[in-house]
Amino acid sequence: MILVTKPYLPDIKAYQQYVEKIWASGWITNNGALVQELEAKLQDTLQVPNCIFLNNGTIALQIAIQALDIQGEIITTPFSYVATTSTILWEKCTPVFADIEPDTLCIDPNEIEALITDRTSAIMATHVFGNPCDVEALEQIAQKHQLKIIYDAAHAFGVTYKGQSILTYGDISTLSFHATKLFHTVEGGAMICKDSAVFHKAEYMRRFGHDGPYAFHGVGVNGKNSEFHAAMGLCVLKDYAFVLNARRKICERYDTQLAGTSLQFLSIRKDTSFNYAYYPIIFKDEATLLKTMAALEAADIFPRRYFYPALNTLDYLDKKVDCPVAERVAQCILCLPLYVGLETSSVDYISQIIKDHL
Ligand code: T4K
Repeated sequence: MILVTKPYLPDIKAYQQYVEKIWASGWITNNGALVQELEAKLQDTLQVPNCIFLNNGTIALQIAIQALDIQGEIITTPFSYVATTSTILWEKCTPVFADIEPDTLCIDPNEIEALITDRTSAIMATHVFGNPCDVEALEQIAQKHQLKIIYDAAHAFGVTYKGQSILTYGDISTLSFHATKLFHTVEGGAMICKDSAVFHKAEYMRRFGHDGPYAFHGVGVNGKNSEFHAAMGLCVLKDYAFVLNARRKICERYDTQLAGTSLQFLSIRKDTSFNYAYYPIIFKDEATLLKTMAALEAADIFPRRYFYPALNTLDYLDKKVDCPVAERVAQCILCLPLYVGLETSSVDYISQIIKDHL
């Protein structure tokens, strides 16, 4: 069976060495030594300031909304994982959907200004599949209308744009370190804060607002992660160059095998150093996607419809708006299997089944 992804598992001995350290110290969570080591190493590797390691990427979005005091309407993308919309609702804000660019699949800055009202306080945009948003255009709009920007960078680990980490754009960028991500800590996430005052506020929020055992610095939540998760992160981080290279080779093989077909591929923004987080293909229509997917599943190959449905069509939303580009993409897109260890022969086999059904 070939699934859309398979978590990367580092050398078990390397992990065991960390486990022995944890046993020796007796300290297993609450800002332990390995959590601090991982945060320092992430800042160094990614060349970012103010990194807070958290227990998942969803809580990172929730804390980001709270730390920036965002209320009212948030202009957001209809094409992302459901957490991008559900966190806005969870925080009692209103998502307002701006359609996406048909080639990069990121929010279209040209669609945003017409949606701004006196209740708009922020833009929450996803660097979808690791492809950077048009950060310069978004920055200009945000400055003009005094809006905050949160980037859901769940897929954008290690991506640079114009030579700089994509995570340094906006007020806050959030990451997911879920097992299915190219860098992971089993469960986990992080936030990168541009401003150090916001960083300190968010850091208190991660630990119930505790300021020592008996004092509290504002309302907080439990966003902490453990020494065991940090240990996994330290092991995976050490192998990151290997992971990236293996994924790059698989993507390049798909590129070669699927070249010249009617499929649309993700158009990576110029000046980007990409991370090969996903391999999406867009079919000319949903019927062709469904037919191809059935053929793949019959061969025990399970790609996934990331992301379906378009988030503006979620049935629990109060107000329905049309986002024709996102809705068409959501109906026609399929993410192909991509993980360290996927054989070249499997990539060729998957590609052949797809070509046979176009
Ligand atoms: N923002 C964005 C843009 C995101 O994509 C996400 C998460 C978030 C925010 C929120 O971050 P977190 O709170 O999750 O940190 C998966 C992941 O659970 C989710 O983290 C991810 N995005 C989303 C895109 O994909 P599912 O429902 O597809 O997961 P699941 O369990 O179906 O697994 C996918 C495939 O991986 C399956 O074929 C099975 C395989 N798998 C999975 C696990 C967990 C394994 O082989 N082993 C495993 O241990 O959501």
